[in-house]
This record gives sequence, C-alpha cells and structure tokens, in this order.
Amino acid sequence: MTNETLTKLMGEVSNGAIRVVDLTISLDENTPVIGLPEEFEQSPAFKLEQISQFDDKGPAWYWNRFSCGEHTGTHFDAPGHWVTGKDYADGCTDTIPPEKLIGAANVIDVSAESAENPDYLLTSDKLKNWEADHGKIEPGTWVLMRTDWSKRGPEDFLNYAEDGPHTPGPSVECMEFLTTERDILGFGVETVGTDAGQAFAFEPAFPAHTLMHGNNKFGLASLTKLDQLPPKGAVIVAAPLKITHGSGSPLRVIALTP
Ligand code: 23J
Ligand code: MN
Repeated sequence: MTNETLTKLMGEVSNGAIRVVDLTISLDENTPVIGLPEEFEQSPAFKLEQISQFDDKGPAWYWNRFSCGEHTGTHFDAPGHWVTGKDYADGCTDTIPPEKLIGAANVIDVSAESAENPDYLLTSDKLKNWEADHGKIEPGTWVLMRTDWSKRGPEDFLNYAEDGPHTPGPSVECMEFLTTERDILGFGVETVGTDAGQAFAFEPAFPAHTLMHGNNKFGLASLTKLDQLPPKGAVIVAAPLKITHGSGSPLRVIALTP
C-alpha cells in the first residue's frame, strides 16, 4: 500500500524542492554545557573513549563509548525534566507518544534584538506582531526563537558575567501566553538552555522550564541554523533517545523546509 502524500514528499526531498536542514551542533568534549549556581551539581562535559579501532581490542571494527549529561549540546527537554512536569505519565523520553516527535515550526527572528541586548526577552506582543504577518501559531506546533546565538564563539555563547549568564530567552508572560492561549508543542532556542541566562531571578524562576514542562510541553536547546528556516512552513523531526525514564537527551534535529 502506498500513500500519495508520502510518495510526493520523498520525491520532493530527492529533487530538492524540499530541503533537509540539520539544526544540530556537533558533540565533542568542547560542546558547551549549562553552568548552574555553584551550590548545585553540574552537568559533565561530553566524553568519548575508544573501545577499539582495528587493533587487538577489535581487529575489524572501530567504536567508542560516550558519556554526557542528558542535557548536552543540541538536546530535548522532556516534561519530566522539571518538578512541575514530573507526574505526566507520558512525560519522559520513553513515554512521549511518537506522533509528538514531528511538528510544524514557527520561527521567530529576534536576532537583531538579541545582538543589541543579550538579555533580550521574547514577549507575547512580539509573537502577536509576528502572527499578524505570518498567521496564527497553531496548537501542537513548535515555536523556535532565532537569536543567531549559535553563530557565537564558546565564550560569547555562554556569555558569563559576575552576576551569571547573559543570554536571551522568553519572558514569563510569553510562556504563559504560549502554554495557555496557544497550546504549542514546545519551545526551541539557539542558546544553551530554553530559559534566558538571568531567568533564575524571574518570578517564577526558569519560566520556560516551569511553564512549558508544567503543561506537558517540550524544549529544544542549542539548535543551530534557524536562519535557514522560513518563518512558517518548515517541519521538524525531534526524537530524543528512548532512555527509560529519561529527562531528555542529545538528539539530531532535522528540518524539512520549502
Ligand atoms: C538543569 C537545571 C536548570 C536548567 C537546566 C537544567 C536546563 O536549562 C536544561 O538543559 O534543561 S535551566
Ligand atoms: Mn535541557
């Protein structure tokens, strides 16, 4: 049995009418990870250790073991990552329904605002203005915040100061709007985490985590190449590793775009 839509889709992927864009950064020991206030346990860096490489340990095969925190590099935040989302029966990496791992993307370009102000906060007003140009943000779709932060060097990417990191993210009221009035699938960013660098001091703290996951919605962090997506019309595939009771995982995020 064949399906016309799927046949057409694959035809257009192979003839280039639909482009495949990899929104993922590379994983190695230098991949930036989030730093938390020093009283908390820190995320380990990504680590790769060789098992064998065509040698006594394995004459015809090369392979490695790897280790990292679940929230390393381009990664998925499951609802179960946060205390507000801990009780969802379908909120961990192994229980999320697979239909929710593919979704349409709304890409909000705030790269100019973020270049001017590293503490820039996305607001519901900005989203409503975007909707006036591109149409409503539909339920069950991704909202991706384009800041061009992925184009920065490692130092400027994390952008630490004495009073903590200074990186853009969503405001509290923006997260309230997207969870309650738009019922989105999740919120994705180019920064190291879905929340702004200074969001530890917001009320509530870490609103992207608190409100998105509290409403059984997802996060995507450390995305790249959002500048290659249209404001509307791309579809993304974001499927975390099926870690039993996992809170998230590094993943490959693939966009299909006109
Ligand atoms: C753990 C604690 C606080 C935060 C995070 C992780 C993340 O941003 C994350 O990667 O989910 S804010
Ligand atoms: Mn995370």
